[in-house]
Amino acid sequence: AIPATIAVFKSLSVDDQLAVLWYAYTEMGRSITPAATGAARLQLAEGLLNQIKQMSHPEQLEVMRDLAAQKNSSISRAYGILSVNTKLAFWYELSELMVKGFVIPVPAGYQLSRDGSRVLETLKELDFGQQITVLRKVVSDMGVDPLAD
Ligand code: 45D
Repeated sequence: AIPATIAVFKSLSVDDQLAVLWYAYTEMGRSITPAATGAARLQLAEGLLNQIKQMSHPEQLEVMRDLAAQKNSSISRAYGILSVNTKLAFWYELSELMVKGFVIPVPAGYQLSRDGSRVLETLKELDFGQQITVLRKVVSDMGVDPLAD
């Protein structure tokens, strides 16, 4: 079920990928503790997060779309050198910034595609460890590896 879930996730539109990540966060929120994400890890992503925090809402959305689309940008390259756990911590922190009103929200009426809803439902049924496996894979593929050819 895990490889199939990852495959369907990756076939989603960029916007649906972002929305599914957000809904997954809202479901998992309480199981992910700030302690688990590690303050040290976040320090590595802090410059990136501060940059995003200072952007306009449309710019923030563009940055997130570029990451999900693996589009080459300075942010995508900076993200690309983070470790997988730091990438997860980065997305976690972005969600926290959304909750606090510093980052553009998902529109209230946003409609997921059928595949998007399916991925989300499957994710919800997985246990925490399996959810992490899916999330690690999808966030590790985002951004651009500046060292790859
Ligand atoms: O206008 O280090 C749309 C552990 C539509 C421990 C939109 C861990 C159009 C070790 C695109 C929807 C493994 C526990 C707008 C770490 C439109 C460790 C907006 C785990 C405005 C780190 C979309 C951590 C937007 C974990 C703004 C499990 C979408 C972390 C934004 C999990 C989506 C983190 C965001 C998750 C999603 C974060 C910011 C699931 C973030 C999700």
